[in-house]
Amino acid sequence: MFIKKRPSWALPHSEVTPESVYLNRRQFMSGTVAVAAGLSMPGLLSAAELPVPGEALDYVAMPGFSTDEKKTPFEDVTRYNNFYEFGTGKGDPARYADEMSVDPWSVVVEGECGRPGEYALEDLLKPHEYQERVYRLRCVEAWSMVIPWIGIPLADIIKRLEPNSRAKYVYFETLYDPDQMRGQRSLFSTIDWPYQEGLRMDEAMNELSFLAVGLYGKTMPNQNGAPIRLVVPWKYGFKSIKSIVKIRFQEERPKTTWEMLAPQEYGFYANVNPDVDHPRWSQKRERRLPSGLLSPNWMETVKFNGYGEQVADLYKGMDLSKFY
Ligand SMILES: Nc1nc2c(c(=O)[nH]1)N[C@H]1C(S)=C(S)[C@@H](COP(=O)(O)O)O[C@H]1N2
Ligand SMILES: [Mo]
Repeated sequence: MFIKKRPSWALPHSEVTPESVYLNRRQFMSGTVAVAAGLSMPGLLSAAELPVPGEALDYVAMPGFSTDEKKTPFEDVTRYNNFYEFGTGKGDPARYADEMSVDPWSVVVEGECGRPGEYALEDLLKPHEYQERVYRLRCVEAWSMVIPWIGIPLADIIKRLEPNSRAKYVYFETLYDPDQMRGQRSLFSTIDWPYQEGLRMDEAMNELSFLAVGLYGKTMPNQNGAPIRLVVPWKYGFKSIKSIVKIRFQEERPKTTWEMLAPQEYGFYANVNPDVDHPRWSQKRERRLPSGLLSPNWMETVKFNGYGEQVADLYKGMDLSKFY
């Protein structure tokens, strides 16, 4: 019999991980990272630097919400990331995201709703059962993965927060903490932190929208957006904002990070669409990871990333080349 250690929010009851145990694990991990950073070339981690898996979570599998395509291996899911708060290289998040502390964590809820306030993450999650959903993730850069997420339907959490009739959009914000996020300290960064995203209310309430707290059966690795991140599988990956600290219900459409940076390249909707090319590259195909020089694993990109049956109705009558 062994004892599983979990972050406080991952526990079904009010048992809490002793701080000393937690700190030791952190010290161990940051030690590993520091040694590795001194030796390796920019780029991906070597096998010796494999990310430490998280703690096991209880969940129910949701085959009706899952693809049976081959899953992208854990190593690729956790070593090839976009999380600019930790650098722009694909290997930077795996190398540096453990400089961020994710326990305790709280989420501020504000705006047009009946239950505003600052919630400890465990209180936001407690009443809900975790599900596993295997979704495709299609990055706007034309690569994709298949990831088994653990989490809660976004709609279930939103309902508890009681949005009112003026709530037309939901806004999300990532942690801003340059002390812990080296990309936010970078003089080269063009992003106006914090990272911000948003959904129309009906998109947020769609059955596919998911708040993930883990992957591959374990708590979320920091580089994938611990301790809680959005997953909207029919949209380009940049909509799936990581490490969320704020949820706001509002009447106005929020400005989002990539839209603010390059509005002609990245729109608010960002629905996966092979018929609307990025100004600098085609969106007709994607590289399904793992992908190498000899087997790049190109495949056709499908409209709404293959989730049209669930979401096409949301955009009836809209010109998707205009609302990209
Ligand atoms: N806060 C924050 N969220 C983010 C990003 C980011 O840089 N910062 N990158 C986005 C992009 S471009 C993608 S493709 C996905 C990647 O998620 P993954 O690393 O878990 O595969 O996260 C998205 N969420
Ligand atoms: Mo992306």
